[in-house]
Amino acid sequence: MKKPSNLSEISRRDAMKLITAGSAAGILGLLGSPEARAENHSTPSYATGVPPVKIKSVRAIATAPEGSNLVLVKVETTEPGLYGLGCATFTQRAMAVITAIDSYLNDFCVGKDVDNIEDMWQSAYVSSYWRNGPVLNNALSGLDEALWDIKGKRANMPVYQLLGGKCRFAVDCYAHASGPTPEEVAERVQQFMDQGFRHVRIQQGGYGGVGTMEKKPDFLEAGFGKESDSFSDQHTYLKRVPEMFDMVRKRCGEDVELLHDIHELVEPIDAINMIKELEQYHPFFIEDPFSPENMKWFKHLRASTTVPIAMGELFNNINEFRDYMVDQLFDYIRIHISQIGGITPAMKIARLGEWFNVKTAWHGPGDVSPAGHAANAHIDLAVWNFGIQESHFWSEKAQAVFPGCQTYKNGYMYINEAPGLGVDINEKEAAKYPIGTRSRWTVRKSDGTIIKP
Ligand code: GCO
Ligand code: MG
Repeated sequence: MKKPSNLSEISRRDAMKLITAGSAAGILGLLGSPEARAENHSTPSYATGVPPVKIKSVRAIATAPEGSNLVLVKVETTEPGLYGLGCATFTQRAMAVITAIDSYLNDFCVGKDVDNIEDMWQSAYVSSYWRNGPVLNNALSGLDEALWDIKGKRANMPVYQLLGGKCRFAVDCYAHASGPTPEEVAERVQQFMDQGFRHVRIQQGGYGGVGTMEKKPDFLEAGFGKESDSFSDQHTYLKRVPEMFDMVRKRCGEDVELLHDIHELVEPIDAINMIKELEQYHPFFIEDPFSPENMKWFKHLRASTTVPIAMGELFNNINEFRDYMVDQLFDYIRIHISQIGGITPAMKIARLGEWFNVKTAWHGPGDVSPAGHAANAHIDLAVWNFGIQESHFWSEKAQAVFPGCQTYKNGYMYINEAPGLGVDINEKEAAKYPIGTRSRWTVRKSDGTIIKP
């Protein structure tokens, strides 16, 4: 640009440039130094002057007050007294999860900001390159739930409030009625109805009728397998389930909602035929008709019967079930939340289900810890498409280990309405109940063939 001798010679564009530079300088003046600008942008008012809280340690705590191995993650922070507790319970391989937490997650997390849960989830999830699967996902879940616990404590509100608040006053649950004979099952159902439960799961003996088969299996006669291996006579089981439903309906009436868990212990085609037979007893849902290895059978099941189906405690990752949810091939998602990595992914699955009318029925027996049950319940309270929650009544020993355990009244689960997830741990008490390594999942047919539980 040619240098002007006096103002009259300055072109309009040069003039405009001068004006803008002038006003920019003005604005800069207003905002003050670049540091001040950065400060204003990155530290919102509610956090001004509050030092960011960092992760000080990530530690596994294992205990078995009721015999089932429970694994928890405790995340301690740089803020004195502020810590979080999350469930990482994979009861059959607890030791492996403990190693994943203490030897890997701790290193990965120390010094990081407690606030960025999604970023922590995503980065920890891929930090092992090879990912997914029950061990790493459970470890990740413990971390994730502990961070939600911390965020609730920092916000001074229960986690369900951070998830959008309550859609219902409490969590409707189903109880477990089992017994060696249909008569005893019916008696248990009546007892739960008298306690106010509207939903009861009925099982005769163990899954697949294990433990109620009179005949000694041929494989033991032949010296194949181990004495401790379980035996399921599928034919007997398939005959007995409709008889059990018939007995319970006759004794307890039509109003109680009845559930049953096939636990994928029969051939898929037999499961379909049995479920068709159960239509007359209008079950609330039939659970896990097939193993995750047999997902293709769902379209045949859906084409054969309208009995509501629940699926999924064995699912590890979204690829195993997303398309089946989208195609509405089952009605209730039964995920073991720590198996997929905690509250963060579970909320996404619940939200996905809403669009396809798939409701939640999170896995919740005794091998989900009280912190895990709390995670279930906070989501159950907050999502619109809640279906039902599996209940577990904690023993006094467990309540001593876990202050803030859930309570039940009139068939509803109530959480501890405290900031965070509401469940704490007494490590001295927890240490009284060391975990074991025994796993009992070997179920055989009479000829010794392994059945996928
Ligand atoms: C259920 C489940 C459990 C599992 C157990 C495995 O519906 O509650 O099927 O009973 O078998 O959690 O360890
Ligand atoms: Mg089940």
